[in-house]
Amino acid sequence: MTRKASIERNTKETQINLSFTIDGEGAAKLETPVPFMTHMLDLFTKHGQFNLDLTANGDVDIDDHHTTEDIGICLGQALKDALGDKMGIKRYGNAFVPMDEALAQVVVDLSNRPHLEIRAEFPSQKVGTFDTELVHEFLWKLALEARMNLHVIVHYGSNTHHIIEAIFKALGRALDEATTIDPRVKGVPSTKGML
Ligand SMILES: [Mn+2]
Repeated sequence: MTRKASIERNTKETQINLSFTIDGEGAAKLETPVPFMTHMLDLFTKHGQFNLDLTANGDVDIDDHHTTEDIGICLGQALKDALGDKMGIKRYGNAFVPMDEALAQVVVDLSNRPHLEIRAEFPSQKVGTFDTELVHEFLWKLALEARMNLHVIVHYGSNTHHIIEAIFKALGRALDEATTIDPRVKGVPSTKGML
């Protein structure tokens, strides 16, 4: 069984069509008007061994905020839908990823309890034309809609592009681990009997 889900979301601000496969090959087909996010989602997909098909349009004449935020919403919803009843998953994932001088750690719990903790400083407010504060916006909406507990820690780093890239790679790897089916897990991995 391949775990996947599709989301279509149309508002006056953005139009998003997204298909996400947990059990993928790292293949991304991305069309977005936010090149830096395209780059980040490409490596998230690659390092998570997911597949991601995404077509996004949005009011980037204002700024990248709505489009980045709404991609996070749709990806979170697709992740939640694709996980289904969460039978047999590992549930937790932890990944450290270095990118040259930067080291990021991402820890996730697919707990059905949305939470974001982020310990990261971005030395630059912009990477290219992208506002780096939108990383927080994206991660929070992703965590909220996927109903996961997401902790992002940047241990150190000086280049903002490297720092954010390390975060997205670690996010992919942590989610890959958390979504993996462990044959030893019977039912859902919770003493409550549900997630
Ligand atoms: Mn890069």
